[in-house]
Amino acid sequence: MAEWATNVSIEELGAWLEGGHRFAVLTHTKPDGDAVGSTIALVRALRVVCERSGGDPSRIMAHFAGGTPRWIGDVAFEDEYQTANVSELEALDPDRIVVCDTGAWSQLREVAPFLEERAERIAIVDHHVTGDGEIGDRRLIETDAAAVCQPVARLCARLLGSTVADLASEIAEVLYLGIATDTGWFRHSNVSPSVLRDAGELLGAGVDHARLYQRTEQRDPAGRILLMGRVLAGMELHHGDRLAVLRVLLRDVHEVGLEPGQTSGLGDQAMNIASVRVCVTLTETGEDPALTKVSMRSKEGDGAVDVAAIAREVGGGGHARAAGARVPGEIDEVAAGLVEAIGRALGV
Ligand SMILES: [Mn+2]
Repeated sequence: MAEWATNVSIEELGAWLEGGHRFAVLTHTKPDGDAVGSTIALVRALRVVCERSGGDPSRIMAHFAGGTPRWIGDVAFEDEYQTANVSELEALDPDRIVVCDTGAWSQLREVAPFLEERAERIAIVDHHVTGDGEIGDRRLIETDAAAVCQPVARLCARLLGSTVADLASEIAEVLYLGIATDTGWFRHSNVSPSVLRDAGELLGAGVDHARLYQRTEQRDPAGRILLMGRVLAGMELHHGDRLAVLRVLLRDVHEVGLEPGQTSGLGDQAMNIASVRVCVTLTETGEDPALTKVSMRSKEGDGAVDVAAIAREVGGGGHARAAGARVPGEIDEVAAGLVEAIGRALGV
């Protein structure tokens, strides 16, 4: 079993990428801001490198599985990404494959048949504390980074022979988006000096913070706010009001006119309650046999609960303060198991 740890430097990874001829940039299913930001930034940097060496940059793309965020058209051009397709990837036959923002088979299900048996052509760039190291022979894993866009910013700078502060604004913008979204726009406990330094350098490279925030965050359909009302009305508090449990029911999602997948981020509201240390959001998937999506958040501080450890118990993973899983079972049954496990972690 390959160790889940860094075994290449930014410099080595840059040199390896420069030696490539055909590229594919991948990320986890249902890419978020950090996944889109890191992959699109890398596509843009690799295209510049390719053009300089007389190659055809148009074939360098990000391959996304599981759908794209609704703001994708505001941050990436249509010719920069495509829906991940195993046979098309095989036909492309890339000799340099980069997987950003994950290194876990569970997050790469759609592309697993393509990735299997190609470890020597794969580099993983990630910031999660767990992953399946055997996926790629080259691994750059910075668990201290709040967003994978932080090491990817330095990789882009290395590829372009510049500094992060001197990156072209279209590369800086998507990297900034990744850092902003993975820190909840600089509100979460993972905000650190390096986050603000990197974000500051990217702003200096020409990122328009207000435009980006409006285009990506302030664009909810009314149904999302209506759904939030329903989900919060059904909130349960357990263990002396330290655990909040939210349920996103398919019936409610449909009645407010949303699509499943437009329901993320509801837990932030419950985390605003002073007594709450942990919030669990459970989402019905409608899959048969029943499968419940679980998203957990925990607050920093004395006796902080490691939700990644709880997620691992049920086959998921993530970070100590933000983790998730997809758990077989009906929503109430999954909720009961987690209420108990989190109770133990809270010392109840
Ligand atoms: Mn990330």
